[in-house]
Amino acid sequence: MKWLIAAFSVFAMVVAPVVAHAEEISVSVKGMVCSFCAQGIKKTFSAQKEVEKVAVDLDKKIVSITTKQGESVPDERITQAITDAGFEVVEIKRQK
Ligand SMILES: [Cu+2]
Repeated sequence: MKWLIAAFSVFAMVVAPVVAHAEEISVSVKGMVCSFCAQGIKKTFSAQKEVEKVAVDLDKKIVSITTKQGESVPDERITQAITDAGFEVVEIKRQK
C-alpha cells in the first residue's frame, strides 16, 4: 500500500504535469482582413469546450488558440471551423 501511494505521488508530480498540459495552436488564416473577421473567428473557437483563450493577430493573419489543461483541438475541427466561417487555413502549428 505504501509503495502504491509513493508511486502515485511520483506519477502526480512527474508524469501528470507533462501529460495535462495546455496546447498552443497557431493557425495561419487566409482572407482574414478586418476586426469583424477576427471577432467571428474568436467567437467560433471560444464556443469550443476545449478552448481556454483565442487571440487574433490581424497583421500576421494568425489565430492563436490556447487549450485548457490536457485538452486539444484536432486539425480537422480547426480547418472545418475556419472554412465554415468563409476563410482558408494556410498552416496549423502546435506547441506543447
Ligand atoms: Cu472582415
